[in-house]
Amino acid sequence: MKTIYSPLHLGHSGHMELISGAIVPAFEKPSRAEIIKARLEKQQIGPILPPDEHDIAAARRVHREDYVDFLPTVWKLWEDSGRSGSAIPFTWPTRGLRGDVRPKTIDALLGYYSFDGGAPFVAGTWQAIKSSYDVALTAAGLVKAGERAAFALCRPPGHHAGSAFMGGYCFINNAAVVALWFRDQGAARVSILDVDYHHGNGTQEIFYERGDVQVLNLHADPMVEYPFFLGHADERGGGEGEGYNRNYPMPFGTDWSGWNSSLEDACGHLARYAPDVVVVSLGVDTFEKDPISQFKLRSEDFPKIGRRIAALGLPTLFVMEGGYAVEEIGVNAVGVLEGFLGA
Ligand code: 6XA
Ligand code: ZN
Repeated sequence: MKTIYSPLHLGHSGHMELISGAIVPAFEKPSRAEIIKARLEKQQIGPILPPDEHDIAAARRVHREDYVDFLPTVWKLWEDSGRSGSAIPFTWPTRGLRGDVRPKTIDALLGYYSFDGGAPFVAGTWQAIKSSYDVALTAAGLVKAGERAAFALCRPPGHHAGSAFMGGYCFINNAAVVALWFRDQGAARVSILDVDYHHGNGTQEIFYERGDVQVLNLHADPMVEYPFFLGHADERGGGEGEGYNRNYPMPFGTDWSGWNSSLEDACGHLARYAPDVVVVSLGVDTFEKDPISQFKLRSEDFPKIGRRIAALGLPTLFVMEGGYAVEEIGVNAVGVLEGFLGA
């Protein structure tokens, strides 16, 4: 299996994040992708290739025009306002405030275009976002050209980014971009299978009213886990999308047997939908030792995920999302690919 990877992700390194009432070093850090890359090399999964540069047009199919235009300007606006460090929002237009008026200063714009303070900008962030987007589209091109599967080693990740908001380490929704790109290339239906520990709220929001992209989300119960405000089982899609969004919220402590039941059910819905291509939002923060998560999957479980996805018998694009147990992130992410290939 070919991997697409860009070193430009290294320029995106948030200085810190706020979690559990403390400011701590950012969990979403450059070593994550480097460790996965080293593991791909060690296990000889296949060639690791650089991305081609893509026009930003495919992002505009998913995200609102003004949001796409805003992202490349953030760092300059931040610097021009006399600040350094990380550009992070701290005020949001929640209930009782006006979310329909686009404000003027960078601090206000960051709040306007986000749902939390978890997507920091530094000097290299836009280049990294663009490279992650290029990685996803280049890997999608391989699958379109006939490869059975490909791995987009995206960083930053994407599944929390919605049509006009960033958050949760995510800026452009890479999985959503490639799903619509496959549609534009002639795929009749696309399925997104999100196996990250966290609900992919951005992906759900983007496709909620569409019947041409099925979204299946396995994650920790949003009643008790981030992103908290979306991802319940009764969110089934609206309008033309009715029935094409499925959520599998699971309790803290879920291990392979519980998680696998959800995967089986999701795979059943996926197979009946009969998409032309599957996009896997591949997070490995379901791992028992993940520092910010509460599921109990073990390293030996990740190849089983890959095997089950392979059994669908469909062209498959793996898009990297979360996973923060940095030592094991390589073993676990590559384990999914090995399971897929060994099946
Ligand atoms: C709260 C935790 C963000 C989790 C991001 C993630 N700051 N999403 O892994 O999949
Ligand atoms: Zn996650």
